[in-house]
Amino acid sequence: MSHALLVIDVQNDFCPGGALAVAGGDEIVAPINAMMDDFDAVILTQDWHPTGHSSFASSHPGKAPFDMIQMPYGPQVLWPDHCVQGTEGAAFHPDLRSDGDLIIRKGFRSAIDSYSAFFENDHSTPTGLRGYLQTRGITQLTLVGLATDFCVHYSAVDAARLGFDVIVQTNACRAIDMDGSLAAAQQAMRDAGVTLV
Ligand code: VGL
Ligand code: ZN
Repeated sequence: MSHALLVIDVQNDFCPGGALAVAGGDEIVAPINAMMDDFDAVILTQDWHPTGHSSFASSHPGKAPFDMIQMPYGPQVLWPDHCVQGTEGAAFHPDLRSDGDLIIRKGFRSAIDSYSAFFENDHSTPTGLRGYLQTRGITQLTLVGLATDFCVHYSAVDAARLGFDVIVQTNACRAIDMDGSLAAAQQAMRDAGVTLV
C-alpha cells in the first residue's frame, strides 16, 4: 500500500503573470515542495497543448475566453491560449522541485481537452496514469496544485471512481472560481468520496 503525491499543473501559465493566471497560484509552490519527502512517490502533471488547441477561444471565431461551447464530447469552457508545448508558459514554476518520479502530460490532442490526469474530457480516453499507479502498488493519492475547480477536481473525482483513496490538500491548491465553479467542484469531490482537508 503506497501513497503518492499527485501535483497538478503547477506551471507558469497558471501562476501570476501567466496566460491563465490563478490568483495565488505561486503561493502553493513552497508547501508542495515541503510535502514531497513524505510520500512513496511524487507524480507531476503538465497541461501540454499544441498551438491552435480546440480549448483555446482563439481557435473559434467570434468566441471569447471563458465562453462555453458544445464539443462532440460535451460542454467545454474556452480558455485563453495557455500551456503551449515547449513554451515558457508550459514549464513548471521555476521553484517547483523537479525530482518527481513521473511527469504525465495531458491535453496534447488538438480535438479534445483533458482536465483529468486519468481521462481526457470524453471521460473515456485514458492517459495511462491508472496503469502506472496500479503496477507500482499505489492505492492512496494526495492531490495538490492548480486549479482546484478544474484539473484537481476532475483528477480527484476520476481517481475516486477508479477506487483510489483520495485526499485533496486544499491549502496547497488554488482555484479559478468562475460562476461558482469552486463550490460546485467541492461538492462533486465530496459526492465522489474524496476527502478534502
Ligand atoms: C486547467 C483550464 C484549462 C487546469 C487546464 O490545470 O486546471 N484549467 N487547462
Ligand atoms: Zn489547458
